[in-house]
Amino acid sequence: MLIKYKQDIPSSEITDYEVYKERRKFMASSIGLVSAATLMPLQSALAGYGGKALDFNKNNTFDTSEALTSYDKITNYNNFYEFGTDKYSPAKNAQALTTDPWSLEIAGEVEKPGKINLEDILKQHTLEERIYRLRCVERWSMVIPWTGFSLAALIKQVKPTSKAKYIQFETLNRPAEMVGQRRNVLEWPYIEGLRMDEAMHPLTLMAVGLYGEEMPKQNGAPLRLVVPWKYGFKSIKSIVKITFTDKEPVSSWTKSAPREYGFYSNVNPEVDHPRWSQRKERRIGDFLKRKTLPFNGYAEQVASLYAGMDLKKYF
Ligand SMILES: Nc1nc2c(c(=O)[nH]1)N[C@H]1C(S)=C(S)[C@@H](COP(=O)(O)O)O[C@H]1N2
Ligand SMILES: [Mo]
Repeated sequence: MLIKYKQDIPSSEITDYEVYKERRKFMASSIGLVSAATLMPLQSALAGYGGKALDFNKNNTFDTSEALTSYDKITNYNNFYEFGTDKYSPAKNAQALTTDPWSLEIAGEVEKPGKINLEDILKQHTLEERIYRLRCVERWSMVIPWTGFSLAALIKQVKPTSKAKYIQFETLNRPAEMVGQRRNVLEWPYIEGLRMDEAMHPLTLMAVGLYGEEMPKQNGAPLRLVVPWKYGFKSIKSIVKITFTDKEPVSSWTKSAPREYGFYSNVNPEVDHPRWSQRKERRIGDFLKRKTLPFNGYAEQVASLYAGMDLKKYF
């Protein structure tokens, strides 16, 4: 496992990033000394934040050199309505979720529909670490080192038919373990969707971990989407099903408030949310607000997907 990191980080932004890097180095060297038989428990014991350590390559193609948000904040300030509508409940309530065994159902316009065990998916894909910004529609943002694989690779594997124009994603529906689902604050299961070219874009990640460890439950274990140029709610958590379709999926948020949450939901400082401006955001941990960038700073990579579209209409 070779992990490389950028060195050009301003000293004011070092703390968490440096600590994390040191922990990874320490883990890599310690693991090298032990036999495969003892690797698993030791690996868990050494994982810096309490989760199982993942093996991955670093992919810094899309990296930002901005400071990482601390592990503590990423895992204690969440939106995950299945576990409560406030930011602090998911960290507590999500621990009740059983994430193993887990399977993903592939349905709709594909040549290879069916259920795949997460274990088998992971055998077929090399994990990468990618540092992405996540911008919530509620005007806060974080920088997170995700571990995952390209959604494009999974899509190619199941061979979509020519009718597949969109993908609909579905979260687990299990009120026995998801206390938030006992109230109808949203229509369950949580649904999200992407256009096929958005789903195939190299930035689009199926994430199984963060900070080098297996995904914390409050962040969407064991498998979630990360689409960094869209508002956070598009990055659906704890996915159990993906359906290939010729119709634009209707997301849970669009259903509950169509004027507020459109299908595209690209981060756009020019288009206000009906109840607030989207021009600025607070990076969690910062005191001052910063300007929100078009497509959350990923315009160079994704603006061409929307060439010719009126993004005020298709918000
Ligand atoms: N299933 C499901 N996925 C979800 C949500 C949710 O309530 N349920 N919230 C979304 C919202 S609004 C945001 S901002 C991000 C938050 O991800 P994080 O808690 O890992 O930072 O998850 C998104 N994915
Ligand atoms: Mo969000």
